[in-house]
Amino acid sequence: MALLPILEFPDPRLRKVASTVTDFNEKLEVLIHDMFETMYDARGIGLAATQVDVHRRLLVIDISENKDSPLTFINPEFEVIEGELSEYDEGCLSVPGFYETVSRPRVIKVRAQDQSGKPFEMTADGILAVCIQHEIDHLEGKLFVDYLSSLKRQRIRNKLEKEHKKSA
Ligand code: GNR
Ligand code: NI
Repeated sequence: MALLPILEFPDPRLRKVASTVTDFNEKLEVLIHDMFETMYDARGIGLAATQVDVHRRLLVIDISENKDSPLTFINPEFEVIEGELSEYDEGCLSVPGFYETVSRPRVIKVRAQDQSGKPFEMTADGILAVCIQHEIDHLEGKLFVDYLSSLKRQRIRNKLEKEHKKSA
């Protein structure tokens, strides 16, 4: 078991595009376990492998109140079921302290593999749909700040860079 360091914006490693998971082995199980531990410790509802500097298509989510409903998505893909957009105030463990409104498709269908490589699909709406899209963006090197104005994004970048200098 290990807590993994979470990369923070504007770290360029957050911009890498993740590659397909092909080996469903014990090493993958350990990574998934460590990602859940890291996510729960940071009080997040989701975590993409990219955020812990592993550039593989893998993410973990738990949106439950009691933190007892872990979901693992490996090689996830989604399709928009309902084109209507809905707004949500998003935050990100890689952009600590900032929350901004982002619009995304309201209902999606996700196809992925589980820890053993078995394919599954599910339809998601509400916060789960938001979270899955947010995490899949990470695997593409994309962050929620990319949906904001360049002025807002620059302000966030400046503030976080100042924080990083202080703690360096
Ligand atoms: O913990 C998180 N909360 C959150 C809130 C609104 C929309 C998306 C998220 S995901 C975020 C954890 C994270 O950064 N995942 O990549
Ligand atoms: Ni995030």
